Parts: sequence; structure tokens; C-alpha cells
Amino acid sequence: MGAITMATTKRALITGVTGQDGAYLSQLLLSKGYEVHGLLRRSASAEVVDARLRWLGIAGHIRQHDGNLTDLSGLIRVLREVRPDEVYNLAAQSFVKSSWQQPLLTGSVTGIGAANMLEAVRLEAPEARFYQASSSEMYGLIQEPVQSETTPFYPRSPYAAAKLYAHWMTVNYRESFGLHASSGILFNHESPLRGIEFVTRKITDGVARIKLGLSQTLSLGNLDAKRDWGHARDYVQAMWLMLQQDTADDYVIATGRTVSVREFCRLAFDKAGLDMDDHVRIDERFMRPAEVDVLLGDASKARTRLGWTPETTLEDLVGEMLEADIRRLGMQADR
Ligand code: NDP
Ligand code: GDR
Repeated sequence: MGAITMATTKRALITGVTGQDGAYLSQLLLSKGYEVHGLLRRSASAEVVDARLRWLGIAGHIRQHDGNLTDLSGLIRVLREVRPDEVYNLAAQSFVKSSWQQPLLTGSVTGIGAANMLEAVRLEAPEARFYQASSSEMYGLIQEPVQSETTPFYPRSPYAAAKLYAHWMTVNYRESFGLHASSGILFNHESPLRGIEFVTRKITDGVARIKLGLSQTLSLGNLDAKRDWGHARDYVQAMWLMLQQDTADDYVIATGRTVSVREFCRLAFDKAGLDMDDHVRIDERFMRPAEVDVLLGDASKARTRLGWTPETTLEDLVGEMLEADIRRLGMQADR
């Protein structure tokens, strides 16, 4: 009789599991039959921390572990307990604007935190595959009109500088210790689960409020900044694909289309049947000490090697976010 092969359940550990990407990635991995473990930092408001996971109806399916990216011993303990096949390091102080107010915290969490995670993996789970959430912000003051894996970096914020350190540490651990460590250089990706302080969600929430008569104006900063915006649901697929490859590598993930904040805004107001010029105000408070004027990614390497392509158009993304915000605000008003 031949040997019986048992299908084993893969175990994944996600840091930043309560964030936008953590929620969609958890949903994806659960749908693939993974055992999903999440690192959660302790909060006095525990009832709101897993709101995104509850929104997707998966909170009860995530095995939660207390931990903080700044605490190496805790990370080692969690890795020892979970013994994951795949580790996705998504946790970060991820709001660029805040990084000027809290540069050292951003450095500790977004930069050193990633190094802590790599070190914990090297010590406790060296066979695990590792994903680092790198960012198009690393291109900052762009050195080429279209950015790919070979474009030089020029970070323009404490956040971007911290991400660049984490990025190079990931490459370094791959080359020094042979870790299967990949870095996804993801361009902006949004969804109804996007944090309210980021410009896209601020816009769809603001337009929904105006539509429902809850507000009259929407205050924004630099409307001329241009971004390559995709849907988070499509982008977490790319993270998973990177860890299914025989060899680890770095990949740009982007749509290849860039539009200004103004154009994004106009799309949202148009969808609501409103005129943005009647409602948008410019407020200096939302300007940045240094701006990333334009980002546009070339994801050909991901398309060729991973077979990845984005599925959601910008128009559909705006529509989905706006509808979700109108529904959400409507439900709050009914309470
Ligand atoms: P979010 O801001 O939505 O989520 C960040 C997550 O990190 C949250 O779960 C947060 O927990 C957690 N976190 C923050 N500090 C710590 C800490 N000290 N210890 C443990 N966990 C912590 O980010 P996104 O989901 O949008 O992004 C995921 C990752 O991808 C981030 O690293 C981000 O910088 C990066 N990225 C994002 C892009 C995007 O467009 N969305 C593009 C490129 C990169 P809590 O809920 O408790 O606050
Ligand atoms: P970003 O996202 O900085 O690109 O980082 P954000 O949505 O904050 O800003 C995008 C652009 O919009 C301009 N802007 C405003 N931004 C905010 N937040 N609020 C405003 O009122 C406003 N008005 C104009 C900004 O100046 C900027 O040019 C996101 C984060 O998810 C990072 O973690 C990630 O690494 C990058 O995307 C890729």
C-alpha cells in the first residue's frame, strides 16, 4: 500500500490583522483553508479594535495573540506558539502625515518593528515564508516617471524612511540568512475598510455626509497630488502569490493609472449627483511639510511572474466606497 499523504492545514501569522489589509488578507487566507493567527496589540477599547474583521464576518475565525511589534520577546513567544508556515508583516504606523508628528514612534514601529519581526522569524521559524509590506512612498521624490523594482528610492517623510529601512532589512535577511523573505512594494490601495484619515475614505465619507444632509463642506489639503489607486482586495492576492513562489523576491503592485486627489473627489461627488465646487474647501492643516507629488507604478514583473492583475477599476472602487459610507451613516442615523 502506498504512503497516505495527509493534506495539512497551512498556518499563517498576520501582524496588523486589525487594519484594512489584515482584514482582507485574513478573509482570503480563510477562504483558502488556512489557520489564521493574528497579532493584536492590547487596547483599552478592545470592543472596537476588531471592527473590520467583524465587518467581514470573520472575527471569530482569527486566533488572536497579544503582541506588539516593538517587543521582540513577545514576538518570539508568539512565533514559538504558532509555528507559522507564512508570516505577513503588515503592522505599522501607516499614516504618512502623523509620521512628522511622531517620527520616532514611526521609526520604532514601522522600521525597527519590521526588523524585530525578521529577527523573531530567523530565530524561531526560519523555514517560514515572510512578507514585508513595503510602500510606493519609498519612491517619494520620484526619480523615474514610472516606478518599478529598479527605480531608485527617495523617501520624503519619516514614514517612508522607516519603510525603506524595513525594506532593505528584508532584502538583507534574505541574502544573509537565506530567509524566504519577499517585499511587496504596494502602491496606494483603498476600500470601504480604509482608515477614515486617508484621503480617499475621507472623501467618500465626506460626500456621503453631504448627500445625507449631515454636513455641507469637505475640507482637504493638496488636491493636485496624484496617486495610483487600487482596491485592497486585489492587492492582498498579490501578497499571497508572492509567498507561493519557489524563490523570494520583491514586486511592485500597482494599477498603472494615476489620478489626482481632485479627480478622485470629482468622481465621488459626480456619483452622488453633487457638484464638488459647491462643497470642497482647502485647509492648510491638511498640507504636508514635504509632498509626494505623483506616483505611478509598473507592475509588469508581478503580472509576468505571479500572474497578478488588478480587477477593480477606480470608478468601481469609488462607487463601492461611497455606497458603503452612505449605508454605514444611514445605519447610524437609524439607531
Ligand atoms: P492600517 O493602518 O489599516 O493597519 C495598520 C495595522 O498595524 C493595524 O492593525 C494596527 O493595529 C497595527 N499596528 C500599529 N502599530 C502596531 C504595533 N506597535 N504593534 C502591533 N501592531 C500595530 O494599514 P493598512 O492595512 O492600510 O496597510 C497595511 C500595511 O501596508 C502597513 O504596513 C502599511 O504601511 C503598508 N502599506 C499600505 C498601503 C496602502 O495603500 N494601504 C500601501 C503600501 C504599504 P491597531 O488596529 O491596534 O491600530
Ligand atoms: P498616502 O495616503 O500619504 O499616499 O499614504 P493619503 O491618503 O493620506 O494621502 C494621499 C494624498 O492625498 C493628499 N491629500 C490629503 N491626504 C489626507 N490624508 N487628508 C487630506 O485632507 C488630504 N488632502 C490632500 C496628501 O497630501 C497625499 O498627497 C498611503 C498610506 O496608506 C501609506 O501607509 C502607504 O504606504 C501609501 O499610501 C502608499
